[in-house]
Amino acid sequence: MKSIVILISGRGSNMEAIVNAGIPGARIAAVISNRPDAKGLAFAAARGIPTAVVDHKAFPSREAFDAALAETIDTHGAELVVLAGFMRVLTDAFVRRYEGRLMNIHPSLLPSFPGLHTHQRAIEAGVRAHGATVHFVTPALDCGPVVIQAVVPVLPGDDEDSLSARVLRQEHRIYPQAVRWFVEDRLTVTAQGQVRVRDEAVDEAGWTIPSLDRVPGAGACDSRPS
Ligand code: NHR
Ligand code: GAR
Repeated sequence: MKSIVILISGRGSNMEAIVNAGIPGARIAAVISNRPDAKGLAFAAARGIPTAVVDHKAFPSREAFDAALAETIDTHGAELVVLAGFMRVLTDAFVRRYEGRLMNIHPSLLPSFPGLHTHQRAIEAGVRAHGATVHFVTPALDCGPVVIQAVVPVLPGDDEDSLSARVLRQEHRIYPQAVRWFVEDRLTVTAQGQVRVRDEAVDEAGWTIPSLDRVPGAGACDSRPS
């Protein structure tokens, strides 16, 4: 079993998607919020997941907040730390402590639109494609190795609400997938900072082909050539 700690700041729908995915070999050890009023805390508590609040407003500096956050995370023995709508920039020291086991989902096709207000900025830029990116976190904001991305169209008449909703549906699909790969020990980061997914096949159009032994339902009706 791998223990996962999920950090949230608000609604927590990505956290919900990861919990609901029921990833084999994964145990959600805790959900931690920097905001006491985060809606996601109630969902976690209702599922019997330990919750904690480390309120950034109670600390004099980012360093002090991050130290308290790390202490709380380590109480739960996290092997993977997942940022799911977590809204505080983390210090270099914090990021280094969890290097290679700290993931974030960012609501844009990185390296486009790092930072905040990504959907509004995408609309204003007039881009036709937008999306979300799961990446390993490095000290440089929104610059870490990309694990998986999802693309959505930007449609005429889109506003921030319609576009963010379209992206969010994809976030709920790709974040559990990325966590699953991590838990299965299938992710490596090359010296060039590129993520490789072990046993992943990709066709000429760039679509991922699940490796045969992971096709859902293969079994009793398995029609693979023997
Ligand atoms: N920390 C590091 N070092 N590196 C990353 O890549 C990080 C990170 C912390 C959070 C998530 C990120 C996102 O996906 C993330 C990636 C918050 C801000 C921000 O400016 C920017 C990027 C992200 C998260 N936060 C303000 C701050 O002063 C507060 C904003 C608020 O509270 O609403 O920390 O977008
Ligand atoms: C998600 O769209 C996530 O990508 C984004 O905030 C939303 C959180 O929703 N993250 C950031 O903007 C990080 N700065 P959720 O709380 O329902 O998962």
